[in-house]
Parts: sequence; C-alpha cells; structure tokens
Amino acid sequence: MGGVKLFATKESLFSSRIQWALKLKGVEYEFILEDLANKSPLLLKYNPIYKKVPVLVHGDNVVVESLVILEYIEETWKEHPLLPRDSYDRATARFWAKFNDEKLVPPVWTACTGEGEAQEKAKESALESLALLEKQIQGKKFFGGEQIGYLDLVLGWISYWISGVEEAGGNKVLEAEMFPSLHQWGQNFIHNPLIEECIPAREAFVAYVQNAINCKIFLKS
Ligand SMILES: N[C@@H](CCC(=O)N[C@@H](CS)C(=O)NCC(=O)O)C(=O)O
Repeated sequence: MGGVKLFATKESLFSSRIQWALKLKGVEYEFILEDLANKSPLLLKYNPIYKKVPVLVHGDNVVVESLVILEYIEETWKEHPLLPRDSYDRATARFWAKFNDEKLVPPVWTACTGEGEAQEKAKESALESLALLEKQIQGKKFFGGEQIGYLDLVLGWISYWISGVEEAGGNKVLEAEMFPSLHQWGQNFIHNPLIEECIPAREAFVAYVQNAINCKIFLKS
C-alpha cells in the first residue's frame, strides 16, 4: 500500500488525535511539519478545499478532516480497536466527538484568547459543554472504558491544551476542581507514555499560540 505521511503541526489539537491513533495502533509514519503561516504546496494540493492540517497520505490515498482520518485509521489497521464494538456505543462516541469539535473547541479558544462580552459568553458556553462531558466520564477511567479509545483521542486536547492557551491568551477559564472526574481522566490520559510522546513542550506551545494570536493565525476549529 505504501508509506504513511502525516502533514501536521505539533500544536494542532486536530493533528494530535491522529498522531495518538497512529501511535496506539503501532503504525510507522513520517511526520511532515507544516507552517500554517506559509502552507506548503503539497498541503494545498492534498487539501485544496479546507487547506488545513491534518492530512494523512497512505500510499495513493489522501484523507483529510481529522474525524474522517480517525475512521480511516480504525478501518485500515485493526490493532488496538478505537471504536466500541456495540453499534449504539459507536454512534454515541461519534456524537460526542462532533459535539467536541462544534460546541467545545470554538468557545474554549475564544474564552481563552478573546475579550469583552464575546469572551464572557464563550466562557459560559465552554463551561456548559465541559459540564456535559463531566457527566459522561463520571465513574469511568476512559471514555473508551478501561483503555484509551476514539473519544479519548478526540477529547485528549482538554488535558494539556487549555492551560497552555489560557497562559498565551491571558484568560483563566478552567480550574481543576470545577470538573473533578474530567480532571482525573485528563491525568490518566496524559500519563500514558505513547500519548505523552506527542504532546508539545509547554514553553514552545505557549510561544506558538502567542504568535498565532498576535499574527491572527487563528487555530480554527
Ligand atoms: N475540521 C478540521 C479542523 C482542522 C484545523 O482547524 N486545523 C487548523 C490547525 S489547528 C489549520 O490547519 N488551520 C489553518 C487555517 O485555517 O488556515 C479537522 O478536524 O481536521
């Protein structure tokens, strides 16, 4: 079939979920670092519609949009199944993944980096979404059960990304004690060695986000 290439950035939460999936499944891949301020001709060729990372190239197959890429990875490499076996559980996991991308990532970004009324409203909305996830994770080690699964990978950014963007943006949004079960899940997640390997170093991450804010390179959802 040919090799696997991932066009990505280390700081993109959408890219991290793909790196984690490949690592958990033991798939060798080449990481191709993109500069979002100066996108490579190959990125624009492979993702002409959205022009975003991540892009997965597997032989002649080009797959874009991180949730679609995760499904492709799951169907292509059978080791470490990510999605639940039960069809209703699979549907539920996909629902929360869509919820994350639509109703959590955008308000968290604005809450951490925005100003004034827009920032306040975004914070309220982000906390409402986090409260819903807190209910989902109560009593479980991972969203996937005893082992890390699809939904853990989609939500994994919460465990490190928010605090870095808070620091870069200057607004505190989330305190650990607000959502204790979600906090504990984040600790379980981040301390898995394969997961930890793909998390950007804190200082570099904060500097990157600060630059993205200053240059208005919005880390869009
Ligand atoms: N829905 C996309 C979102 C990807 C996305 O927003 N990527 C950002 C980096 S975090 C990007 O490439 N931004 C460049 C741009 O918007 O110009 C996915 O799930 O893959």
